[in-house]
Amino acid sequence: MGLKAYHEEYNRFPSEAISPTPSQTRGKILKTLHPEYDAAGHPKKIPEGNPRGINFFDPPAAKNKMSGMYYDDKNEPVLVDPWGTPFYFMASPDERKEVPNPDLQERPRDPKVQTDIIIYSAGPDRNPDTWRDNIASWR
Ligand SMILES: [Ca+2]
Repeated sequence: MGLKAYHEEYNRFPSEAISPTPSQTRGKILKTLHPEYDAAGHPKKIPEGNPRGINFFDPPAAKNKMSGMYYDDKNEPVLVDPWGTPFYFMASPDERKEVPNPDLQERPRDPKVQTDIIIYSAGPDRNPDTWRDNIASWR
């Protein structure tokens, strides 16, 4: 979703990604990574966390509010999985490249995921806490 490209450009992750708990792919983070452009190709508004106004990813448009990005009733962008639920993501807060493992069943064994960024889907049951059907970037 453009977080690695963002890191390459700014040498850090957006503040929304640095959180002790997973964040959802909606609202400000999407505006930061994917600014809206006017017809002339200029950003309509320079995002606070993206002062160069770079477009870091082009999400597919959602169909029936599934598998892509759409704007909700409050005109906030939402990026959803094939079952219509926003993805969850979390970035490493420092150079150690480890992220707290959100999988409660795995946590006693592997409390940390050794990577710089994780993203996961709640799966067909749309519940992020049930891991048997969740789809995780790190395995
Ligand atoms: Ca689930």
